[in-house]
Amino acid sequence: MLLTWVLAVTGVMGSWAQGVPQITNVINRQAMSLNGDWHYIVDVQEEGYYDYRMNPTRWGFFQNAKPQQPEDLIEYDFDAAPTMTVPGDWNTQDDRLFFYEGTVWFQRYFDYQPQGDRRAMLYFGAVNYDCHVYVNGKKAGHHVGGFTPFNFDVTDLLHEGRNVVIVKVDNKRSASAVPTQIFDWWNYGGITRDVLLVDVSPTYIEDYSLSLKRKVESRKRREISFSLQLNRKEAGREVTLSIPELKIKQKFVTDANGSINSQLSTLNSKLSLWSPANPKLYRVELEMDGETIGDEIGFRTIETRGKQILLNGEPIFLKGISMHEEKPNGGGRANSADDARTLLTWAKELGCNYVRLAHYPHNEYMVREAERMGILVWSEIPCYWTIDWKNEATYENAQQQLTDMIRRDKNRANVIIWSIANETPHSTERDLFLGRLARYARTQDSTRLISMAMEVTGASNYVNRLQDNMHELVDVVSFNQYVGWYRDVNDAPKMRWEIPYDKPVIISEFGGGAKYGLHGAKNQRWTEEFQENLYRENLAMINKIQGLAGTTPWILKDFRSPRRVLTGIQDYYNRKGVVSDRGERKKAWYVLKEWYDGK
Ligand code: GCB
Repeated sequence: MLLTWVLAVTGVMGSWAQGVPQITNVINRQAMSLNGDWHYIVDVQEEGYYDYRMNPTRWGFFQNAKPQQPEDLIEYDFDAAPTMTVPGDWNTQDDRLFFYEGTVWFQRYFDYQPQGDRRAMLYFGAVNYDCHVYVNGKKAGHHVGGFTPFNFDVTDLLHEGRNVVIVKVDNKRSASAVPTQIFDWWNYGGITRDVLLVDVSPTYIEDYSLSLKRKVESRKRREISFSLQLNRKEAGREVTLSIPELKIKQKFVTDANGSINSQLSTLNSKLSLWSPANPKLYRVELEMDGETIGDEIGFRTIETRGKQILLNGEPIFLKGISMHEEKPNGGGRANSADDARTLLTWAKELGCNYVRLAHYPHNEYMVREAERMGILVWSEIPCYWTIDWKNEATYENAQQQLTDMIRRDKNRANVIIWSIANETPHSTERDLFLGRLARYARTQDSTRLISMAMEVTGASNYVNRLQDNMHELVDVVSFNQYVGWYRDVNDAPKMRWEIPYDKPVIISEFGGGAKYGLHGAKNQRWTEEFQENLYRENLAMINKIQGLAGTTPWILKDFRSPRRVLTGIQDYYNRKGVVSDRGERKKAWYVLKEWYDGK
């Protein structure tokens, strides 16, 4: 009762996402970084919610209160509290928090100088999972979802000089959340991605997209679709778009919705298409009122024909690997361009042209580095296993995460597949939920493929048959299978696969565990030889699948998971990596590499 009352008073019960729509390409805008050391207080019982005005013995943490008189009682002090690095997870920065799931409050100061009528947007790349943001003691907003960006217009909460921002972060798992209570990765809590104070004019370019049209109208020219949205419905605003290398410099004018929906045309012979072999990016500039936003954009098309995936009209085999967003050496949430480059270099050395970023949208550096390195991407929302399919709020949460994922990365040429789910047990409610999500995804982006990782859990007479009602709604049928590990050990050579759909097939997962450096017979679990043999037999089996368009074995690197408790072997790591958590290559690595090199 008391808790409900306190929550209501502090405005916590409001809608689950507020703020202004996500600002595209934040990385390249004028901004002040708020990364660095933040003070933190671990708040197991959510004491920080109390509001002094309602309960004069308690000062809620969001107020950053200080004693005014020597006798004043205030039982917290951020300035005396320890600090941790933001962005970063709390689990690997404080031993006491390794397994912690609950609330931690973060605080930092920053200086601000108002500049005329310019607006300040407080941007978070991601906070896991639920957060409330306060600026100078006032609520800026609330956000749910651990892997997507959001921003609040905080201009009216700021003043000249020193300001304070306080963020309450809660990573408790819940049955109605996305992901739900059970998942096979570490529930890293905290402000896990960049924090920025973005400086924009009162009317600013909120969002834009550029994409090559699939349809070739003439042999000489190609069309590029261009759309743009201002934050306000202002007509008659002039925007100049330039792509110097293509000699494009064109003026556009916004309509009554503050939008531009138009086309550009360029000489076919001039246009160098993006592909893994030629990750060509063009410098693009958008100028309005003397202010310029720069981006690097590649042009390509992606489509399917029967069982083939066509990149720029040509069939491509996706030589992939699945990855979690975990630091390359030792664990912890990955969050920098360096982390991304190291992990993706490992994938490249393995012979990959493609990665499955599992099981949630990874940070923007990961996607952009992959794009520069010529690596195609499958990007996914954490609709994982047993989602609360009947819950409308859960659906809305999933849809919001999908919207935000697409919005952030729609200008990345390397992203070719949006995945809406992973291994979801069949039911009518699940089909309704995912069907709605798939249709919605198409309204948000018609230039990419939709997929989801389905599952095949058993065979009859060594015949595995994929059957999933969702096949009609996806462009690519993908499924996970664990022949040789969770089932049918030794039977891979006898297995046959039937995928009765005329669509490209991707095996989104297969694999098994091995502890790096543990050797033995090929039938001995956890040895590198067992995993090596499993890869050999699985690859031979997979080779026979008709219409196979790609694979992403599970997984690049051993990753932390609370489900993996076998002492001496797992020690809270899922050991299915082809490299150890420190990047050491296991024997299976070489088997996979040889297979990819031969493709
Ligand atoms: C799966 C899941 C993945 C797990 C993996 C495993 O099917 O999609 O998240 O980590 O199996 O290792 O069991």
